[in-house]
Parts: sequence; structure tokens; C-alpha cells
Amino acid sequence: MPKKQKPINILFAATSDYLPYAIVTARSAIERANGRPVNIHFMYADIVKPIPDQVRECCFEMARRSLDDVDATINFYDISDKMFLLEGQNVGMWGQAISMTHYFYLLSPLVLPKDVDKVIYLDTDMIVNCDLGVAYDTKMSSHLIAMGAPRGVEEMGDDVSNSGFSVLNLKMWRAENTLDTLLAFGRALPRARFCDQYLLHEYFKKNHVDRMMFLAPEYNLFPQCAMHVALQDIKILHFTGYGAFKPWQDVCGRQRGAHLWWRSARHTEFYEKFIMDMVAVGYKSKSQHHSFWWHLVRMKF
Ligand SMILES: [Mn+2]
Repeated sequence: MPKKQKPINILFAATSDYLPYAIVTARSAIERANGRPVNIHFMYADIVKPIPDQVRECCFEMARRSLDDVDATINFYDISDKMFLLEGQNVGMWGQAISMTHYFYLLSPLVLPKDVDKVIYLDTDMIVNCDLGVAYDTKMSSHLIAMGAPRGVEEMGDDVSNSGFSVLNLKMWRAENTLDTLLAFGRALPRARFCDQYLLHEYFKKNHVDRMMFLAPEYNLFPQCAMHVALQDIKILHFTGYGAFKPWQDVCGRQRGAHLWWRSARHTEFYEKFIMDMVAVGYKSKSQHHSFWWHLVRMKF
């Protein structure tokens, strides 16, 4: 028997209503991992709006079933009791509650099992278009974090890495107590529009750049802003930034690369929910006539 490959650990951290989208991102990563096992970790705290326990449990069950046919596990971590740790961090332009959700993943050294010594954090509005094993296996040495390199389309200037994708060297974070140091640093920062992204920028990029590793920019590109890069060369599509439409709200088919999202969405238990939501958006939209056509085109091709 060939030795079983070491799994890739992937982290999502959000309120639990983002789980359906996280599962689409997860499926896209799993489908491109060449059969290597993937462990999904979902850290959540429902601090933005109340979500009934039954609804959340149903969502968890649908998530598990969405991974039935692939070599993947999923674990859920309620981090509500850790929220006090985030007190005093920058509240960004999204308001108190949503801003705090942006910091969730930074608690992973504390929350994830100790045998998970490295994790790839992904936003829930992404499609993985490459084998993540390559980034996962990259030797980090003394680097605490690895991110997509600067891309020149950032809100904070051209030298900032978007925080939707990062590889966290959890073993080293734990050994050096990086989380405590980082959060203390964050509490002393002046008010800013951005949250975790600003914190990482100030801490790593400005003050500890030797502890940060830069991966290819293609690991985190906004497809509509990176027209010079062919779709197949974008390793991770991030549906955000200037001019972006979330694929699940893109009634008119305007988002570049959205069809890749729908292809993975179709392989989850949430597909019908996505369709129903899209139809509802379509009804509200002035351009509903086109929307149904576009959606049909997506479903068929
Ligand atoms: Mn995002």
C-alpha cells in the first residue's frame, strides 16, 4: 500500500451563514488537490445576526454531505467564547460586529488542534484554481505567514497584500506566542478603514517583514482587476475589490470567472439554495430578463 499523503489543512473563519460559500471554495480546492486528503476547519461565531440552532445544524449537515464523495473531513469550532480576545481591535468601515469577524482566523493557533501545525486560510468568496499542495508544502523556515505578493490594485497602496489568502505557520505562532503580541500591537493602532488586513500590514509588512513570506501574486487575484492574467493562470480567484460581483449574486453574468464558482457550487448540497437566491435577486433586479438567460447558460455549459 502506498503511504497515505499528509492532508492539506484549510481554514475558513466567518459567521455560520457563510458556510455554504465556504463549501464551494473548499470543493474547488479539493477537486484540484490530485486526490490528496484535505481537512477543512470552519471557525465561527454568530455575532452579526442571530441564527437559529436548527438552521445552523442543518447547514453543517449539508456541508458534511457536500464532502461525501471526496477524501475530505470538516470540523466546526464555535469560537464565541474567544471574542473577548478581539476587544480593542480596529473597527473598520463595516461597523463593529462585521469588522470583528475579519479577525476570526487569527485565533486559529489557539483554536485548532495542536497537531495542525500549518493551515491555509481562505476567504469564502474565492475559487481555488490550482493544486494548493504546492503552497502548503512550501518550506516556511522562520516565516510566520505567507501571502500572495503585492499586486498594485490594493486599497491601501500598492504594497499591501490582501488577507483573503494566507498560509499560517501555526507551530511557530504557538511557540512564539505571536497571537498575543499581534493583538496587543493591534490594540495600539490608530483607527483605520481596514481590519485584519491593516493589522497584518502594520505588523508584518512595516515592522517584521523578515517574518513574512511572499508567494506568487496569482495566489490571490481579483479576476476583474487582473485582465492581463489569463483565467487559467490565476491560482486563486478572489471575487472582491473594485468592480466585483459575488458570483452568487451576479445575475447578469458580469463577473469574470464566475462560471468557475458555479461549476464547484453545482457539486455541493447548497446548489438549489444558490439557484433560489439568485432567482430572488433576479426578480429584484431591473435586468431580470437577461439574468435568467445567463443563469441557464451557466447551468448548461
Ligand atoms: Mn474576500
